Amino acid sequence: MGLFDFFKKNKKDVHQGLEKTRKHFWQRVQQMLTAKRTIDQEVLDNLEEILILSDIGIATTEKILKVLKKKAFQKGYQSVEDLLGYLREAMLSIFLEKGRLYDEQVWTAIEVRPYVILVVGVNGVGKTTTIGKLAYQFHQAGNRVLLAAADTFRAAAVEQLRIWAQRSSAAFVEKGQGADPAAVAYSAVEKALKENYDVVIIDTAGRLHNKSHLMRQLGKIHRVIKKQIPEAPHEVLLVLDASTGQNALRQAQEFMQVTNVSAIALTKLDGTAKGGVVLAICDQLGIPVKYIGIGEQITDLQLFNPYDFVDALLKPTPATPA
Ligand SMILES: Nc1nc2c(ncn2[C@@H]2O[C@H](COP(=O)(O)OP(=O)(O)OP(=O)(O)O)[C@@H](O)[C@H]2O)c(=O)[nH]1
Ligand SMILES: [Mg+2]
Repeated sequence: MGLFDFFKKNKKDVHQGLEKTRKHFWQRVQQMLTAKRTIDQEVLDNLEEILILSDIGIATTEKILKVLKKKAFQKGYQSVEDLLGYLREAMLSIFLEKGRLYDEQVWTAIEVRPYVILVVGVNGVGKTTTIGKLAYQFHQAGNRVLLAAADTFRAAAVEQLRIWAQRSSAAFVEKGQGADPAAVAYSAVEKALKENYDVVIIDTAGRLHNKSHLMRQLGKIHRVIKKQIPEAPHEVLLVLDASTGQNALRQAQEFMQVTNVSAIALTKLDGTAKGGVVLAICDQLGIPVKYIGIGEQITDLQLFNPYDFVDALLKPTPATPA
């Protein structure tokens, strides 16, 4: 059994989570389409503006428009549905261009145990909450989960993770505030090996003095984990807050300089109209958005699926033309 077998996506939740992004996007598309009935330069210019305003970013927007224009030129344009169909295909092409990065089969077929996930990201983006949600999903799938409180920088951080461990029925390793984060990570992996845990998730501090301090700390955590399991961490999960829009991209670039990020969890999609940033992240960084956070509850985490995302974004809200 794979580690993620219980992690079923729920399309309804994804649609609800993207409500704000869709609403803004749709209002603008609707305004544009009531005035226009053919694809001409004006429609393309308007669409470009709408995409950029949805935080898709300039470079990715240009790519999308290029694909869309090609399709419109090849197949012709009769109706609003045609335009949206081309837009859907153009958006999907951004995700699918990265091929297996978005292969759920690959993601969910992980068999390594213990599977070690190191969670990184700046303060307040939702690292600890995402860890709690993930632990819950793994536990529901029948895995024994261990959480490691390697955010020793902030007083309340250890307690916050302890509460999530209780909620998600995960075991917990801590050494208190001010302890060496690498020592916490070491103990957690040691315990996981000795006691046959399936998943270890390590929380880290988002608030550090500077980049070189962060680099040293993450480097040390990596080293002590590798001493016990050479291939670990199996996943370095960067948590980004969708409501920061294009800033999330810049944060990701900073983290990519200090550590080997392998996947992204994009949180707070429910509270923002900037959901289009998913496209920019995938296109510009080439790192998959693996999870999306769509609320504060323990069940509000989904495996990201590009098809559901694009459908949720392009599905008209009730007051708009179908
Ligand atoms: N609406 C919404 N809120 C979220 C989501 N994920 C996290 N949050 C909220 O964001 C706030 C910060 O979350 P934390 O998990 O504490 O963030 P953190 O990155 O661990 O923060 P530090 O430990 O201070 O670095 C909390 O109030 C969470 O409830 C989400 O997907 N949607
Ligand atoms: Mg935290």
